[in-house]
Amino acid sequence: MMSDIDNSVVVYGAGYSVYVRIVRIVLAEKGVSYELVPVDVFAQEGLPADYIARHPFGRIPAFSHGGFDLYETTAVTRYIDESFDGPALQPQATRERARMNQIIAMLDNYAYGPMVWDVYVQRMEPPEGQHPDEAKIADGLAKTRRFLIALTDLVGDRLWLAGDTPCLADFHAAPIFDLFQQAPEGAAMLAEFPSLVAWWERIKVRPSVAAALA
Ligand SMILES: N[C@@H](CCC(=O)N[C@@H](CS)C(=O)NCC(=O)O)C(=O)O
Repeated sequence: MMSDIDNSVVVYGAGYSVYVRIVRIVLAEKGVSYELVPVDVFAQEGLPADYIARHPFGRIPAFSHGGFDLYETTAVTRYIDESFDGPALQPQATRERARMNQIIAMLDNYAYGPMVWDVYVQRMEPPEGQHPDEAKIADGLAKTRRFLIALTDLVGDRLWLAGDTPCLADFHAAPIFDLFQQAPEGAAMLAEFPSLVAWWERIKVRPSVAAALA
């Protein structure tokens, strides 16, 4: 018998987006199947007219589960973890959980802009017809160094960023590190942080991560 309960999961966004990738990795880790509805936030013609109703700030991704609409990646990934079966992706212990939340906030506030926009985009995909902005790259690298020092300090000798198993912080970080290390000076800077290189080598081969970054 057909059920009329709507349990469909939909992600709105583009495969190239760091934040869309984070959500796709988390869905794969939980074993949730979903539909990806293409929304190209950087399209010349702009966003589809109806997308602003889904995301008033015009960013990707947006998310929907059984008619429940949500945006902001950290809200989405926590919702996915708490709504679906599969391995828990948030530590139980209060202090590890706080560390996870701290690292995700650091990634959003101090790493995404410098590592992705200032270093990766400027070096690898500068705006059409323009040379890379070397001052922006240098500034991005300086900010990234501060972030990597702080992250190394927090992670210590753990295998994963906030505990003994991978959690939402690891999956939030992976797409950001992936782009950063594609820039030659990004790879060179990462090499100065051997514990993070070891983490990157571990995380990048997880099937969920490899598929989202492909
Ligand atoms: N705070 C948002 C950030 C999402 C975000 O910045 N997405 C990028 C793509 S990776 C975007 O839509 N950029 C378009 C723009 O900045 O206009 C979240 O957590 O979902």
